[in-house]
Amino acid sequence: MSADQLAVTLLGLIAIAGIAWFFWGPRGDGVKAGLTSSGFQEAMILVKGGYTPDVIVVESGKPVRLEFRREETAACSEQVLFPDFGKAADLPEGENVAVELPPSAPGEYGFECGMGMLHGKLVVR
Ligand SMILES: [Cu+2]
Repeated sequence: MSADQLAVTLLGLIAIAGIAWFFWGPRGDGVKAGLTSSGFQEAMILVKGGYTPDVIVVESGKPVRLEFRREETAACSEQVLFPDFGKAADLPEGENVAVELPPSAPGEYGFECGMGMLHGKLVVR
């Protein structure tokens, strides 16, 4: 095998590894919420066939505001529930709906649609 052939082969293998990593590689640890001037940790969540992002990372001891925006008409996602906080919110299509949560101890707090089909979670560190 000449040096050129070897280089091409290596590049091919690297490209394949890159593609495999892109599709099957480890997912990130979620999206970290930003801190607003009012002291809330805030994140936007798009509701469309699921929650994007579906993992939101916040710090313990600070209140959280999650802003949901539903961009679909599927009835499935018209409500979002936070069982751990005893909270629920209706999500009219195309409107931003803020859900405020109290400062929480470190842990994972799930949220889901009214039927329990769509899932996301708030990770408090
Ligand atoms: Cu549902």
